[in-house]
Amino acid sequence: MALQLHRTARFLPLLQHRGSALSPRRSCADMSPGSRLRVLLDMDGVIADFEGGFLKKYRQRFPNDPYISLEERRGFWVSTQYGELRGDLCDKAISIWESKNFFIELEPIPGSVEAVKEMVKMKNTDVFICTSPIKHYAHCPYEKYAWVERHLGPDFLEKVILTRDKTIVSGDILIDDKPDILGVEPNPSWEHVLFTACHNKHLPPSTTQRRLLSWDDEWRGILVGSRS
Ligand code: UMP
Ligand code: MG
Repeated sequence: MALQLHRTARFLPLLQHRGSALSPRRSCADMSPGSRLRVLLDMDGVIADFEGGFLKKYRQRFPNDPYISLEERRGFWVSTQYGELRGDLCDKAISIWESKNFFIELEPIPGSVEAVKEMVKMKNTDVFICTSPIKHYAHCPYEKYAWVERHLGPDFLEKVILTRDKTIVSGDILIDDKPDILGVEPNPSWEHVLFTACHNKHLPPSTTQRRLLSWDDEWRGILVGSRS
């Protein structure tokens, strides 16, 4: 019962917020002292450049096959769009991110490493990386940890959450480029802020979902608006 009350109380401000898309839920002045903001950061498409890394390696490996420029990308699933372009390209696309060194060699999204390093130093803020590994596990989980160590430092390894279902992870805010984040929990505790990526930038603006356009955008303001 206590747990249920707590969960409802946590979720109510989110519901209220979702009604008024761009106005902060609470101002800094309302912040109760001692309350902490838990930020979940997606990795691929938010701090690591999955799409850019994919296209580069796909074109190197399959120079004679058609490709989809980042401008032309539509829909979250790269493999689906390549499969629509030509049936055999779905498996060719998958073979790229299943290869050794794909994930470790991804470039950081511009400004992401600097933003994360600043975010972890902010008062009353806990930052975690919440990322979905591919099911072909030979390289991806190891390389995701190695990427975090390389770009954010060994201390950040404490903050890595690998999960295929982000709805069961509790947090106040999830910054993620995937438009629909679904799982077994119908009412996740976090507010999903959509991070703009080549595949989602053409989606119509939402009145109920905040967007972060890039790491040059007002991410600090997004966090202020999430404190409760
Ligand atoms: N991914 C696929 N197929 C695609 C595109 C991406 O399996 O067509 C994988 C790569 C990443 C994961 O491991 O999905 C995306 O994870 P998140 O960024 O949602 O955590
Ligand atoms: Mg992502």
